[in-house]
Amino acid sequence: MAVKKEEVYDATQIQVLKGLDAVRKRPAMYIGDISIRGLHHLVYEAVDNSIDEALGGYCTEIEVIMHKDDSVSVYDNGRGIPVDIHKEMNKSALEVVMTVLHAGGKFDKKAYKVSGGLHGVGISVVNALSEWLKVEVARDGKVYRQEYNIGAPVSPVRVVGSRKSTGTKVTFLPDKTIFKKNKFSFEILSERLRELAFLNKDLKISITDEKTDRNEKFRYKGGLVSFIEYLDQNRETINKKPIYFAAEKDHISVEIALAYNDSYTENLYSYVNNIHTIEGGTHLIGFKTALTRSLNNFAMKAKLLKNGDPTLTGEDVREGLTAIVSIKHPEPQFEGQTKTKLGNSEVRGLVESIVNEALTEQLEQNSTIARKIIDKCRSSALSREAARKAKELTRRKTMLESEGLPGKLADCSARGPEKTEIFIVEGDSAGGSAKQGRNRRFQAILPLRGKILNVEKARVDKMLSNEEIRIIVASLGTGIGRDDFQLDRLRYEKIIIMTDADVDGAHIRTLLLTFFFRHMRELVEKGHLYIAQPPLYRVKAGKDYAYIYDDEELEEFMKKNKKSDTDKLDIQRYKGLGEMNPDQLWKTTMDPEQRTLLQVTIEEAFEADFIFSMLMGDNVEPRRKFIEENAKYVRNLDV
Ligand code: 0RA
Repeated sequence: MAVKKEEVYDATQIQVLKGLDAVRKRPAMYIGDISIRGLHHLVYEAVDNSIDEALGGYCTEIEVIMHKDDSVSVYDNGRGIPVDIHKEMNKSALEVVMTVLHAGGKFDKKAYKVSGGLHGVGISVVNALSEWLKVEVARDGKVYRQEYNIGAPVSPVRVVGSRKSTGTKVTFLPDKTIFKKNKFSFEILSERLRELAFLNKDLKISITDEKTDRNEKFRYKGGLVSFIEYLDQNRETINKKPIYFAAEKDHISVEIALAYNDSYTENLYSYVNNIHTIEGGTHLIGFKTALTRSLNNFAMKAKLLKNGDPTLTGEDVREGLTAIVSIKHPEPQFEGQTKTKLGNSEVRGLVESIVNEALTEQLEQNSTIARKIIDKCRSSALSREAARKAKELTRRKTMLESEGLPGKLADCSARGPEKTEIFIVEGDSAGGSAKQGRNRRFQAILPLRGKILNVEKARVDKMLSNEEIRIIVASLGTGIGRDDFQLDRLRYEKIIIMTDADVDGAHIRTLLLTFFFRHMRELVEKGHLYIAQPPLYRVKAGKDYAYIYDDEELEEFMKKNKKSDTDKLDIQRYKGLGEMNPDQLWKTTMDPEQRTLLQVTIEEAFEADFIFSMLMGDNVEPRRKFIEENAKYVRNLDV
């Protein structure tokens, strides 16, 4: 018997090692990428396990702690991962969960599971990608512990103490040989944790950074209603109390909150099993269809639309709308480029009927607010007509001017989009350097002066009357707006935003990202948008210059050069692009052979859009405070 057990152990052990090895060979397949995003994904993965425990009703509190040695702990007061011996594997269930790919689900029929490659890869993936990991489980009055190195146990599961309460605590240090950066960001983590707290009503989530003693505690009794209030905190709302409804059918739960405000933008966020479905999907389509239908029906019935008024279109009823659609589904099918689009066809009709019924009921019960909302939609419909006319005018104008491109554009000589680039540059002086430094065969330069229009508060018609926006649109050649934008007319392969590394630069970049996200989204989705990475410092070391792109790199450089060179390092901090001469700008930022470009993903553009709506609210004070508090973060947007 003993021999047989050994054999079983060996065979499964080999499988385990193979599995972990696969993760280490291709980490991106499991966590998306190995950039700072992938690094943070490790924490989300651990937190997701705790959230699942909370969704089952077993856990009320989750704690994330960033330690001084750059490791992170995720603690929850759930039931604790089971520790009894797993028969097939002949070892503790805890060890199996921690070391076998996708083992988690086998022990626990979860209310829902998250599949599709975004989250839900299992805590064993975190283990495999960690230099070390420790897990502590409090269960049955005891505390159990096991430790691992790059995913492999270094000890059996041991009892290390006793405790009445139950829970799980996982602490890990991401493997530096796998991740490009190994420092977690308090801002990035707390933003996601806050979102999770909104999405999971009443769940307590806290985060502490032991390096800085920063701490945040999230707990929202209002759930999605609190989320809407948070998103609209700087906007003038039409219904102060967001409309909320929830229903469950066929094991699919649907939760929706919405409010209207006096802006002209649409802020529609959708989630499936707590995952932000940036590309939307069937739940969102169902919501949109029902929203349009219910509002039209209500307006007709209540005689709020006059004879001759146009029917309200989808765009009309979503102008100035902030809404969250959050569903929980036992078997979600994720599709799309970033696997953030829900594909399940049954969801569409389900959401549609829930919204039709619940929204109609609420409109009928609150006729004052319903009237205000319809009023707002009606005025959107009327100005839609005006917008259409303005757009046509611009289109005609652009056609007339199409031979003569905007005067400010220094175009490249190559034609056609292949291998060509346009740099959108902040300020005329940097524009001048860029024009001199560029390779004019394939690089075009468009200097922007001043701020582009606040697109938050402007409808498309007004936006097109803004000089800077028109110049951008005309230079790109694509047209603008949901109906007129045509990607195949794009005149350049890469659109590169090049701004100063200061708060103003970050602001302009955020504005531009938001503009592209809202009005030329396909361009972002198809990967045409980039952010240039100018250096932050030039350091003179001996005879040579080195260009340094962030503070971490500077620290490392100083450490390295202190040993060999006691001379004082001559450090020049670049504040603006204009401080570089054309040659330096070319070498450090524009030359395809030497530069690094950040490709903007739809997620980053979404983040920018979110921050932008904060920055552009009506009140000056929160905006000032936000910029002050987040100056660093805004710069870090592009990590
Ligand atoms: C499977 C079964 C049970 C708990 C868990 C998994 C569990 C996993 C994690 C991961 C992080 N925190 C967690 N908390 C619980 C419970 C089985 C039982 O007690 O009946």
